[in-house]
Amino acid sequence: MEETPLALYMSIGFDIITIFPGMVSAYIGESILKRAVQKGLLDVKVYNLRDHATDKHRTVDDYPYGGGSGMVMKIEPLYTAVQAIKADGLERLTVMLSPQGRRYDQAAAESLSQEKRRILFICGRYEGIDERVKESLVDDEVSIGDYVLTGGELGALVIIDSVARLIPGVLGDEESAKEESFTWGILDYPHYTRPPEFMGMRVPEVLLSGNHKDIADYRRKEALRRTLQKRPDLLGKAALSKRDYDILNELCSSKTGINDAEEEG
Ligand code: 9D3
Repeated sequence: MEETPLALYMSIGFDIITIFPGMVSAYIGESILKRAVQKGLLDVKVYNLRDHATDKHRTVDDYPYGGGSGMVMKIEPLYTAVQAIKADGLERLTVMLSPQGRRYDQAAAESLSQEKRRILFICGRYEGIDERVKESLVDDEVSIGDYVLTGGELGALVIIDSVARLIPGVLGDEESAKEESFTWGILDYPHYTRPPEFMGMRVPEVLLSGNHKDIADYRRKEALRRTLQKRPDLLGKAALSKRDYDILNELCSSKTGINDAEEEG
């Protein structure tokens, strides 16, 4: 019997408005995302904001009302660019990258990977963007973390990268989705490859044993140990089983849990 293929293909489309289109295209074109674009799983269109400026110097910024240092991104070129992009009539979620945005995380990536609309990014530069852009054009304002960047382009790329790898077929690894839901919210276990010994440092014996149950147990315990040690804040959100809590309790009460982490035999 032939199996009926389920229509479960997902794909996702992004539009990016930026004054540095080459920066964005370069990353897409030099990464695994290029393959995803070729496979039709991912579509990325980059728009140069300056193409929507109307003066001969293609001005996109101006001095701030009220004074102060730095320049502010003007609304007119952004407004014209967004209208030009939306002229195709497709539905879009418009996201502005800014330090004032909601902090981006894996849950947000998963949510965006389910988005049916195209996602339109407005990347800021300079000290900021005219506040009326947010009022008139933006659905969502996103920051990628608590550090200061020079603009929104890296934010857009971070989001595209993290969302694209959740689209089935982008990584070309069927097992990875299952594994990822199992390990959601905790740190990785330690990885090893050949040789079995390098300058006296040996690969843990269990990994050479061929016993898949023991290997799975060892890896889960090491992943939990590292999370407890380095990122205990993650444990609140992580997808943990009853058995995981037993392991964590054991790690908490035994010295090997925290102090002798890397030394245990
Ligand atoms: C003195 C106030 N600064 C805010 C911390 C001004 C300012 C700095 C950097 C205004 C804009 C920027 C450019 N940053 C982004 O466009 C940006 C960003 C970031 O800086 N950190 C984390 N996520 C993002 S998303 C866009």
